[in-house]
Amino acid sequence: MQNNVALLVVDVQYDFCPGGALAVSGGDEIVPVINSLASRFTHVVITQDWHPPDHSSFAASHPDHAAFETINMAYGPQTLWPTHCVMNSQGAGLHNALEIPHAGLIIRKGSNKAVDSYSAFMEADRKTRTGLDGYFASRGITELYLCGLATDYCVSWSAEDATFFGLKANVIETACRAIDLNGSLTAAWARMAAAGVGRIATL
Ligand code: VGL
Ligand code: ZN
Repeated sequence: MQNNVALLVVDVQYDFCPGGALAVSGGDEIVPVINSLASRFTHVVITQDWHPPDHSSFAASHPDHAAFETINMAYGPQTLWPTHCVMNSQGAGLHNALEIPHAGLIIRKGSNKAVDSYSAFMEADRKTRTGLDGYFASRGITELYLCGLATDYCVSWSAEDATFFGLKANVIETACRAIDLNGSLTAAWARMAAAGVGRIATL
């Protein structure tokens, strides 16, 4: 792939794979697909959802609420999730079969207890930035391809924010799997289309 293009591999972690705390159906099926994609890119960045044990996105942090309910937080609506990707836990680990030795950066997100961060670029308050935009700008990267988990949360939010930072973003559909909660997948594709995110089946 050209030198101005990067692959963003989103949250391919055990907790999002079958048997994990927030399992995405078929989540592990994309690992070989991503490995073969990644071998064609010079620039690869991997993201890791990485929460403190009492993170505010966990249903367990809200005794009056259950997982998959949506509540209002200071920064807007927040879906409550089963406890997942607790920093340093096994479930937060990247899938062992991911084979991307040349990935230049692994970026963690969601470590701020009070604010969730689906996006690899910005926390859900839309203020706190991770610095990933600067990493890409420093390397002259202008176009991103995205893959990983989950299409309708961390992949789509990252893709939309990529366009916010002036990058052309493309989601590789067969290298993603979705949670699809209450129509979230259809809604995510609509938001991505409105933001100008490209949707491609394979690359
Ligand atoms: C994700 C829900 C909560 C994701 C992360 O990786 O898509 N979804 N945390
Ligand atoms: Zn999370």
